[in-house]
Parts: sequence; structure tokens; C-alpha cells
Amino acid sequence: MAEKKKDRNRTIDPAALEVLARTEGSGIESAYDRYLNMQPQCQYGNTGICCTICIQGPCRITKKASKGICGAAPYTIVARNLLRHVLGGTACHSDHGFHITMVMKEIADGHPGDYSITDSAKLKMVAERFGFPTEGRPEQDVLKDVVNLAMEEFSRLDKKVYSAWLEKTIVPERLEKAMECNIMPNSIHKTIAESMAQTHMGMDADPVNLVFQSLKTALCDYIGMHIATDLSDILFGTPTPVVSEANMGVLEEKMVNIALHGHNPILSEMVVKAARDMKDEAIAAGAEGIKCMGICCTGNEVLMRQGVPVLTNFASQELAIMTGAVDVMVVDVQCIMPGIQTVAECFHTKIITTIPNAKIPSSYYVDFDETRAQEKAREIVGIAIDAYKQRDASKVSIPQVKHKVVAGFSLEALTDILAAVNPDNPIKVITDAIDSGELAGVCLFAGCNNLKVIHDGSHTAIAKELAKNNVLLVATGCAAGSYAKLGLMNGDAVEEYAGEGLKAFINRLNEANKDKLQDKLPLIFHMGSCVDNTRAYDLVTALAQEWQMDTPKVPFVASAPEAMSEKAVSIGSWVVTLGMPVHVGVMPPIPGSPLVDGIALQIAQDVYGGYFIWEEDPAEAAKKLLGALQERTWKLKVHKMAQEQYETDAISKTW
Ligand code: NFS
Ligand code: SF4
Repeated sequence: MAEKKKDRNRTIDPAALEVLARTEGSGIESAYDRYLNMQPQCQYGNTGICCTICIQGPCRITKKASKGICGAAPYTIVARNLLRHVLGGTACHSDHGFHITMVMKEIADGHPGDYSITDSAKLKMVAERFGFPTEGRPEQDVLKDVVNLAMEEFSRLDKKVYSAWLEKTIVPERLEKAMECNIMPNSIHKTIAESMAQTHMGMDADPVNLVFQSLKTALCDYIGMHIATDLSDILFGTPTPVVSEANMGVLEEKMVNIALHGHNPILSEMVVKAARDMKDEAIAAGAEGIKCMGICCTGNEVLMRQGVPVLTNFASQELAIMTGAVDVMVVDVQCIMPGIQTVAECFHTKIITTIPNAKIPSSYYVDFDETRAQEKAREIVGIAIDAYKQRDASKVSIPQVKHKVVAGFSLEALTDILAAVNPDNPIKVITDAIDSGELAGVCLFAGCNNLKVIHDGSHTAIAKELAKNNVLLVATGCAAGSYAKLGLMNGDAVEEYAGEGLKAFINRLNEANKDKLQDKLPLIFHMGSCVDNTRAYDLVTALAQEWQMDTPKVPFVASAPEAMSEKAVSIGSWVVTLGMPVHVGVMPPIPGSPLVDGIALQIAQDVYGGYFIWEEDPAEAAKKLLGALQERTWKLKVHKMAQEQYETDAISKTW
């Protein structure tokens, strides 16, 4: 490990490697250089036993100082830091959901601006989920009901009323569990405030209490994300299969290249539209046209709905600029390295920030006012066309690396594909394949890049091993970005990497859908951005409903091989709470307290059925994920046999 950390080429992405090789010694710095400069990283911080909650600190736990100045024990410090991480993630996802809710409110109030309802069927589905009448009512009235409920999900103060978005999207046993443990949230903003207070100096010192509050906060993360996905679908359409391309080879020398980076489709959808409308202006400037391409989750959003190609994922965002071919990188919120501005200054690239709480010094700032969305998007595209004229051809070097991507698998789209095999009960196509042993279960790959491990390396190694062992694979976020870039999201990858069972399963779907699909189904199904992890969890819920059991029995695992952000911590925490084993491929700052570590690894399983697996080695991680699936498929078989033999109705509730 120590040797590896001296190597600047911490990636397996051939496009990233090419850019790194070309810029070696140029003085243009990226995260790959700064990671090396940062070594060795502080072991107190790494294990979670550093506290900076008050300014008597920093307090670090050593042999000589076994407690903080206030007397906080390591378990308090670790648990409190964990809750702060979950809080950061929850606040970010929820703010994203809230932003979309506010745009929807304008539509409901009759001030749609440049936005409109695209997916009436999804609006109906979401409204009916909450019992709002839809038949014969104007769409705007139905939307008003949904938006008012969404707003309450953020702001409700009544202690006796609980989150409807959570209650109505999980199985009843999970709801019971959340109520029983007193972690069922009333609303997002109330819980965030509660947790912030709970982590102040001299507040909660009880690690178990802090961990439960982390889970309650994480459930708010789920609610905020689910709202974000549902409302984005209503606004921009529920994704259906699309064919596109990924990696830096999507940049084109003769086009105005616009990189869309961040998370919220409210902005990126508008820029894509403006770019389509302004082709003539680009031609007048000497280009052949305008090409939009995505980075991180806003890239996933516009890939899923518009087929916009993927430029790169989190760790290599600065390297994309180093190709010299990006004219504008327009960003909204989250996962935007401030380092992009410094790199852009070595080229003609303009960085455009757009959101009041996510600015970068020296960048262009275009205040993205949703009431003038198209006008603002056109302003951004205009800056890109101007920048194109200043492009220095001698600095342009585009790695010729790209792969075909088949994406767009919302749960609705997946259900539609399954329905071609079993129109009466589509989800049974998956449960039957697991029951028969054709599939070994389902794995969701999620999460970021983290240069503590080799960029894209853990993602791909684990996925290939699971595919070989017939696990059905779905992905979101920058994990999906890795697979798209490296050619694992197309039909060829099925031929190359799928085990016999998985291959037979996917080919059966291909065959049944051959008149409908533009291309063959991929090895790994792209379910969207990080907020769309709720799509993957809705799949868990659908499987549990079909088997008529609680989620901890479903042979489903999640893996974040290269987790980095606070959002990854909050997602991992709700996935565990909702019953799934979650592998994390980068050690989180927890082992400084064996007590909190034990809760995450073991006690969580006793209480919730879900638990964490920390494993940095990809081969070991694959074994552990397969083991977790095997345990569940084996138990499922035993329960089913007992059920048939003794004619009991439901599968027992315990796991
Ligand atoms: Ni998710 Fe998406 Fe990527 Fe990680 Fe960041 S972009 S919200 S946090 S780095 S996967
Ligand atoms: Fe130190 Fe306690 Fe302050 Fe933390 S809260 S910095 S442990 S004195």
C-alpha cells in the first residue's frame, strides 16, 4: 500500500492515464498530485478520534490523553463525527429535493416559466401513492397536492405525524421497525436541526443514542432523495432506455464542448435545450455545432433522460479540462472540486458557477434564476461559444477513448422490459430467476471515487467478479460513471463478463424485447444519479413484496467500492437501516471506537438485518458480497421448503 501511494497514476481509466502522462511535470496540478502531497494522512482523523466540535479542540485521543478536554470518550467523538457526516449528506440531498420542489410549486401556482409537467403518468402514480384523487381533476390541482405534501415532508413540526414519503414507499415491516426503534422522522428540516443540536459540545455523549439519531437522519436522506427522483421524473420525464457514449473521447475538436457538472437537472436540462437551439450561433463562430456532456450526477441525470454522453466521473473532473477541449464547465451543486478553476486558468476553459451557495473564487457566476431559466441557459451557452473562439489548438489533445453505453433504467423502464417476459407479474421474472438459482441475487453499485484506492479500479474488479458469479448488477452515481467509461454498460460486456446464468437471464430479456429495444441490454443497468438510489431501493421493496417478506431476507447487497462524500455515508446508513448489507471499499473514520465499529458491523444486523462490510481489497470484497447473497438465498430456500412442507402462509418475520 505504501508503495502504491507514491504513484501519481492512481487510475485504471485509460483516458485519465493518458492525460496524467501528458501533464506530468507540467506544473498543472490535479487531485492526483494533491493526493500524493497530502501523504501521510493523519491517523487520528482516519480512525475518527479527532474532535473539533468546540474550539477548545482539536482533541485527539492518544495513549496519554484517553479523553477529550471536556471528558468526551472516543466512542462519543466517533459517533458524533459520524452523525455530522450523515447530516452533511442528508442536508445536501434534501436541499436538492427542496430546490426541485420549489420549481414544482411555481408550476402548481401557475407560474411555470420555462418548465412544464413532462410525465403525467408519473404524477398520477405519485399522487395515488398518497391517496390523492386524480380522476377527472386538472393536472395542476393534483400537482398542488403532491407539492404541498412534499413541502410538509421538509417542514412538518408535529411530533405525532410521520413522514408519508417514507411510510408509503417501504414495506410495513420496515415501518414497524423504524417506529419501534424511535427513528421514524417527522420531517427533514426538523430532524436536521435536532441532530445539529445533539452534536453540539456538551450535548449527547451516548454513542448508541448518537448512532440511532444517525439512522433517523439517514432516513431523512432517503426521503429527500425520493422526493428529488419522483419530482424530477414528473418534471423532465421518467427515464427509458437510451444509447450513448462515455469517456473523454466524446469531446470533439470541431464542436463547442460544454461540460455539465454537479447534480441538479433543473439547470442541466435547460442548458441541453439551449445548446440544441443555438447550433446556428456555434456554426457562425466557426464550430460544427454544440455538444453537451456530463460529469458526476448531473451528467447521470441528462444521460438517463436525454442520452447526453458521459465525459468523466468525480476523480478525473480536472483531467477533462486538461484535454484543452472543454470550452465551458458549468456547475451547479455538490462534488465540484474547487481545483477545476486553477486548472481552467491554464487553458481557455471558463468555469461557470450558478448557485448562490456553491461559488468558486475567480469563476464566472451566472445567477441561475429559475423564473428566467432559458434566458440564463442561453447566456451560459453564449459564453461557451465565445470561449470556443479563444481555444488554443496547440493545447488540445483528446484521448481517443470512449465506449457505447446503454442506460436509462428507471424501475419503470426495467419493469417494462421484464413485462415482455411476464406481463401479469413482471417482478416475478427476477424472483423466479433467483429462486431457480439462475441469478445469485442483485447488487447495487453506488458511490464515488476516492483516491485512497485506485480510481475506477475497485468498481470494475468487484463488478466483474460478481457478474461472473451471476449476480444481477445495477449502478448509480460515479460507480455508474466508472462502468460507462470502461465499457461495462453495453451488450458486448455481457458476452465478455457474465456468468452462464446471468447471460441466459439477460438474453431472455433481449429476446423478449427485440422489437422494442434500440440496442442489446447491458451487463450493468444504469439506474441514474445518487438521488436515484431510491430507484434501486424501490426494486428491493418490489422484490420483498413479491416474496411477501421483510427486506432483510431479500438477496440484495449494495457496494460503494470508492466511497468519498458525506452523501455516501448517509446513503449507506439508510440502506443498512432498511435491511441491506452494505460494502464500503474505503475505511470510514470509525475504528477509533471499537464500540461504534461493532454496532456498524454486527449489532446493526441484529436490529435491522442490514450491516456494513469494510473491505478495501476488491477480491475479498467480492467474496464477502457473494457470501452475503448466498446466506440470503440459502435461507430463502429453507423458508420456502418449510412453507411448502408445513403449509405455513408467510415466511417467518425474523431473519
Ligand atoms: Ni454521489 Fe453524485 Fe459522484 Fe459521489 Fe459525488 S457525484 S451524488 S457523491 S462523487 S457518487
Ligand atoms: Fe475537545 Fe470536547 Fe471540544 Fe470535542 S467537544 S473539541 S472533545 S473539548
